[in-house]
Amino acid sequence: MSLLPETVTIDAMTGALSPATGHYAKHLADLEGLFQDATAWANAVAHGGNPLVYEVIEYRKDGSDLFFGTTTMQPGRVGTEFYMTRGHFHSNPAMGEVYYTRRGEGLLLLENRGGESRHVPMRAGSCAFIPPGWAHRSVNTGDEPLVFVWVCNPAAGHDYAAILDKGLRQIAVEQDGAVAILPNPRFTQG
Ligand code: PAN
Ligand code: ZN
Repeated sequence: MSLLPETVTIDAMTGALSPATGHYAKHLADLEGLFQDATAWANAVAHGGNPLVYEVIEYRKDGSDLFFGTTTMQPGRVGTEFYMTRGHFHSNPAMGEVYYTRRGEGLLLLENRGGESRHVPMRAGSCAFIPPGWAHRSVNTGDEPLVFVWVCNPAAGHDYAAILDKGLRQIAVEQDGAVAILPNPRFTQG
């Protein structure tokens, strides 16, 4: 099969991408167990309207070694913890990714299989290099949508299971009006 070049239009303000080949949305109810404060999470789901947390729109062509898309994250918190994505390792440990932020303020939390942690800022114009073998989770720490474009190999695959249980070793919270990155109590409490 031969593929032909094509222009894809991306709106940096909204993350809208056209033409798109796929789309999904995650509301708070879809993110059970992600946040430290389970009571605040349950209240926001039951009584807070189960808000939208993030949307992903993708452009994927069978037979290509690249695919890309946008993630648009709403601002918000569960308790003191900022809205975040599920986070994952790539199933293929040889495949990394690029996250190019177009709007907003956030953090990209990273962790390798050895438990080593890193974080890099996400802000309009910053392009994060995610090396192969590093789990990645994005966090919206601002008060407007966080919009980024991601590019990777469609064979990278997503391994969510590895961090579903306890999360990553770092969490991003609001503390005294500032953004703080703290050790995840689920790890320190054993
Ligand atoms: C991104 C992420 C997207 C949503 O496309 O899949 O931001 O995050 P979660 O998949 O962790 O919910 C990516 O990293 N793809 O590989
Ligand atoms: Zn990824």
